[in-house]
Amino acid sequence: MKLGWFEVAALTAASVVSAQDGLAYSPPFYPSPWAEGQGEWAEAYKRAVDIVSKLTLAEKVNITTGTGWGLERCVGQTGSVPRLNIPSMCLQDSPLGVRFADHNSAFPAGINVAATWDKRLAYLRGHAMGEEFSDKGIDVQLGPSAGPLGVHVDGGRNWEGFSPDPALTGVLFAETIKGIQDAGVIATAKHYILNEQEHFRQEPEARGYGFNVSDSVSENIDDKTMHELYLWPFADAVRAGVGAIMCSYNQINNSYGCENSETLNKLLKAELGFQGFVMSDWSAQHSGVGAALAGLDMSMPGDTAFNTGLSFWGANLTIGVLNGTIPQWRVDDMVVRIMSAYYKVGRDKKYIPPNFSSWTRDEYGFSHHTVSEGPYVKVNEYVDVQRDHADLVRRIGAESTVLLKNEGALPLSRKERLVAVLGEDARSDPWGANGCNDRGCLNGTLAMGWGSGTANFPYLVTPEQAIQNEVIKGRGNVFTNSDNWDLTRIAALARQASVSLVFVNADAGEGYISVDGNEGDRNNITLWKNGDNVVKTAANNCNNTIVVIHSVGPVLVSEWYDHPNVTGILWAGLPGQESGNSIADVLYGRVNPGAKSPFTWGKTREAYGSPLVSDANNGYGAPQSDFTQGVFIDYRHFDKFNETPIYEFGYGLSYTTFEFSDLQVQRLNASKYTPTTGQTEPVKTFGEIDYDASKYIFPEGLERIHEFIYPWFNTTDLKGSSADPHYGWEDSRYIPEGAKEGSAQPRLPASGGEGGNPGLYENLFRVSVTIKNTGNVAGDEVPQLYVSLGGPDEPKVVLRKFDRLHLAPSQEVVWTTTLNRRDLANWDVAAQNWVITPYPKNIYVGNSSRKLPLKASLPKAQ
Ligand SMILES: *[C@@H]1O[C@H](CO)[C@@H](O)[C@H](O)[C@H]1NC(C)=O
Ligand SMILES: *[C@@H]1O[C@H](CO)[C@@H](O)[C@H](O)[C@H]1NC(C)=O
Ligand SMILES: *[C@@H]1O[C@H](CO)[C@@H](O)[C@H](O)[C@H]1NC(C)=O
Ligand SMILES: *[C@@H]1O[C@H](CO)[C@@H](O)[C@H](O)[C@H]1NC(C)=O
Ligand SMILES: *[C@@H]1O[C@H](CO)[C@@H](O)[C@H](O)[C@H]1NC(C)=O
Ligand SMILES: *[C@@H]1O[C@H](CO)[C@@H](O)[C@H](O)[C@H]1NC(C)=O
Ligand SMILES: *[C@@H]1O[C@H](CO)[C@@H](O)[C@H](O)[C@H]1NC(C)=O
Ligand SMILES: *[C@@H]1O[C@H](CO)[C@@H](O)[C@H](O)[C@H]1NC(C)=O
Ligand SMILES: *[C@@H]1O[C@H](CO)[C@@H](O)[C@H](O)[C@H]1NC(C)=O
Ligand SMILES: *[C@@H]1O[C@H](CO)[C@@H](O)[C@H](O)[C@H]1NC(C)=O
Ligand SMILES: CC(=O)N[C@H]1CO[C@H](CO)[C@@H](O)[C@@H]1O
Repeated sequence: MKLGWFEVAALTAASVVSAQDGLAYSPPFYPSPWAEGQGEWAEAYKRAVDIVSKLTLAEKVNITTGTGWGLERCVGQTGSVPRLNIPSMCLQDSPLGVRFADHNSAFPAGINVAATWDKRLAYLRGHAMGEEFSDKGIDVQLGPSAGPLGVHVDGGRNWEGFSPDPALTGVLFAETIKGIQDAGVIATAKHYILNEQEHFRQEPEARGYGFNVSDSVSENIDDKTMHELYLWPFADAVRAGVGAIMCSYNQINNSYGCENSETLNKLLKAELGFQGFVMSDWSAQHSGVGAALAGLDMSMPGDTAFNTGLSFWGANLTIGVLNGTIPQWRVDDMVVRIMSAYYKVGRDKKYIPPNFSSWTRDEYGFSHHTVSEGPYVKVNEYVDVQRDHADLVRRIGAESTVLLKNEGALPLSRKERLVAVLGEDARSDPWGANGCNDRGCLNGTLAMGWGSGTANFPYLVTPEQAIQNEVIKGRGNVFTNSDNWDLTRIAALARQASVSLVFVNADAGEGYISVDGNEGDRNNITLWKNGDNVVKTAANNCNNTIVVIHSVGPVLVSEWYDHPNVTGILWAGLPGQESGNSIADVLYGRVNPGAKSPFTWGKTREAYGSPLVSDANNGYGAPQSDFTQGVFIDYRHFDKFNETPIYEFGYGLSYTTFEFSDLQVQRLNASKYTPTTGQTEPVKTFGEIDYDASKYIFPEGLERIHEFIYPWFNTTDLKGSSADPHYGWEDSRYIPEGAKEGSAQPRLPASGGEGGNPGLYENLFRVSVTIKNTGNVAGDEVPQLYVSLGGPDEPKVVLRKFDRLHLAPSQEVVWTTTLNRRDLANWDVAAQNWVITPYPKNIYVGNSSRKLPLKASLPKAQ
């Protein structure tokens, strides 16, 4: 039987379909947990309850549903409540700066933040972004990202997030969130969850690429891997108080991310205690009733597909409540969650209407852009929101540059006789830095991937420009050849040069744009644009060849990394607008590199395992991606299969050297871990709902904007007004058991606070180690603490703690850190809780995942 979207959605919610055809399935978890206003949410929750109690059903629905794609200025805007002065909320991309705007900063990408291993910089960047979003009149920033985490090394959007290591990602994700929200903007932790590849993420997009599939890819995962890897950073986000979570396009165990009761109701809301709201990714919603009951709180951008003028919610949500399918309390809970987040970050005190338009850079335009309706008004005020953020962008760019090889070549001195700057990646884009929409092409230097995770550059300092400035200051000579296919002239120039600086790159992005045949995900992990030949040509002719890589992740360097004339290699990632200045700071020694690779550099693509699914491997049905690698991704995979990487996770050189000594472990007095028991309060409703359908007919005299999503409908004939072809089906057959239940519910053992059971975050051990700068320049070192959890099927080591320290020459510091219960536990599927297994546990400290000179065994923990 061919199932339509509704049937699949409803059936999966009731979990009957997949067991029967042998596919992975997602177990049902109902009812959807209601917000309780725990901990830091208490005050905001109270205010939210107050206001929600005053709202009519149509007003409540308005706040849950976007007004449709391109209808107002931001990429997403909710309906407003004019009666009580609740404004339309503006939601805007991206994780690295304000998308579709001007006079904003283009920050380094998440992957560069990961390479800094610096909590402070993660916070400062988050805060700086938050200030810019706030000043543009944006209420919700659609970032940061920890999904994809990076199981597939070639996954197109890995660079938007941080690192394939969940502990590194979790800390930086949380700091970014705190920074954004301290600036008064709601942060969105996305994409929840397992949005690990671009191929098949959306059925219409896959069709566009010639695949005939009925549904999005299903990422099939076991419960242990879910907890220990992919959910981990989201637990940190919830613990950091994140206001919003965006559910993803993909399916998890054949149930869509935005209507999966196991991931939304159970893991996120019941177990992690999330008190904010879940919004759909843009067009990731596939059902109205199903999504509402499974835990979705906001429909974005509100229409069923862009510009249909129809919605799974809006009028349909009003109707769903009136016909008794969706309980009032569920809609109340959606709005309480949204308003709690709004108050929690203090948005009400900072609110200004958006002063830019996502859809045009013209000063004037229609207020409803896509349909060219409404008053013709000023839509762009060109408000400059950059402050002095360029300094921070430059600093993060430099402090995220990983020095991979240095045979005495660096730093440069400005006394070089002749500097050759080689490779297209050194120069500007002939079409301008913003020459292609959403950076969907690669001409000139790469400083950002492509897709919705981008921002317009205010300017882009190229490596050529910055290096030329340095050489001119030293009264030297500098020549550039940026034609990657002109190997003859590159050879000639390299032959004359005393140093050749070769710039190469590799790009990736989001699936709706294909660049050079890469449909978001990378087709390979080699360099683009003849990069290997440019490097080899330079190296064969110049005995001092330094390679700088701008890339979205690891690339294969096997062909030249050990060439005797390659005297230096640097990975600069995606550094943002100050790219050239950042790399010049490192090349000329103003910044001593202290970054560490946030991923492993393997010898081949195969060395990483975990191939992504690029074929329709389930016929017309949803492609199936089985996460059989479990927790063994990136370095854990290399360790398990004795694969020697070229550069390991956590690796990075400095212009100085460091020594680690004196590892001390102290057991702390911790209380016993107590699984949470008891029950929630029964659900409450807020305000009275008028069930008279005539109250929700479009107000007389309203001038309806085409394609605009309203909470109202045409006639009191609910079925006719809904125009849902399957109207009424779900009640008799598919409403999941317990979904409408509002009685007290049992609490989960691993729950109890934001981010889960508070006992998980109790510290069990204090660890200290001495680190000394043994060279003669100041520099940064990143001590890394790894744990081996023991047991037959665990990774050799897993990262748990790190810090970035600055040390003067000969300076010695004692670095102290702590290990909490979660750091030492495994997820026990049977107990549905974290447990510290009886296997012996060791800790290791050093400065990479494979350079761990210090070891200690841990005493038995509580
Ligand atoms: C997916 O199915 C596996 C295997 O049955 C199960 O362990 C896991 O909890 C399920 N996860 C979700 C999110 O449905
Ligand atoms: C819903 O939001 C729209 C757009 O902001 C607004 O025009 C309309 O009046 C709102 N409806 C209600 C019931 O407040
Ligand atoms: C796609 O596959 C379905 C189911 O096999 C089939 O009915 C339909 O004709 C196919 N469409 C195209 C465009 O090939
Ligand atoms: C209501 O939702 C159904 C799908 O569930 C859709 O087909 C219909 O067009 C929607 N109606 C309105 C008025 O948006
Ligand atoms: C820019 O990139 C696009 C697509 O990658 C390519 O077609 C075009 O020729 C390039 N333009 C220039 C001026 O290099
Ligand atoms: C890898 O992909 C890039 C970008 O499409 C392309 O330039 C390069 O030639 C490819 N490499 C190989 C070995 O096919
Ligand atoms: C290294 O560069 C020199 C030129 O400085 C060249 O003569 C030599 O052949 C190069 N070595 C290799 C292995 O290519
Ligand atoms: C590189 O070649 C130059 C001559 O082109 C020579 O002076 C220099 O010593 C060589 N350096 C090394 C490290 O071999
Ligand atoms: C509601 O009425 C409008 C205006 O007459 C019409 O365009 C629209 O199709 C109607 N909607 C439904 C679901 O019948
Ligand atoms: C109630 O309304 C919703 C939204 O239009 C619709 O999807 C559902 O089928 C209706 N259920 C009943 C029992 O009428
Ligand atoms: C239309 C609008 O609200 N514009 C605002 C844009 O932002 C500036 C600076 O914050 C405000 O002064 C404008 O009122």
